[in-house]
Amino acid sequence: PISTTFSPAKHTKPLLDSKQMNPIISIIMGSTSDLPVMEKAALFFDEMEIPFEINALSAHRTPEAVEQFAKNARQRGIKVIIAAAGMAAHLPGVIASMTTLPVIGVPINASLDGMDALLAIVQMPPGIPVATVGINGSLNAAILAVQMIATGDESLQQKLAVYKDELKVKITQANEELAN
Ligand code: RP5
Repeated sequence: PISTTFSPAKHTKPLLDSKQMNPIISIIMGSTSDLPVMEKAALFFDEMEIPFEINALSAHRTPEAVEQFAKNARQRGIKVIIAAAGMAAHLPGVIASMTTLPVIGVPINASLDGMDALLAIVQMPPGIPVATVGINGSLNAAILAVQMIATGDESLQQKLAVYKDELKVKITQANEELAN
């Protein structure tokens, strides 16, 4: 059973003991102050009924815990990691350096309009890629993570197709309203 109904209040401290949910996607944030942005990703996983976990770990403040997380994620059943950080945003790259799981990086606007985090996350040296989305782009990170998982899951692929159809309908309806 999937028991990931997301409640921000429940998720303000590290939850690395959430193994009973069998999460397949892990959201890691540099700080709980990133949660207002990352909530959108969590809510999308709820909508798609994907078991996930969300934790705060910092490349600078808790480096040992980041190493432990990155080295164990695959054997815990995680398929994709979403790592979000602001300022000198080393977290996604550091995690990517210690796992063969795909890592999606979300630059958080915590200073300099998020440009510092964007450049820190996207400019990885050859060999250690981080799939970087836009500044505060947590929803796109979540959609991309689900698309990765859906490559081997036909029913999930169908759910994504419905979601994308709904986006199309929204634009079509908006156009019709403008024309009337
Ligand atoms: C980064 O520093 C975090 O990801 C956050 O975006 C930023 C500020 O963190 P706090 O000082 O609010 O904990 O590491």
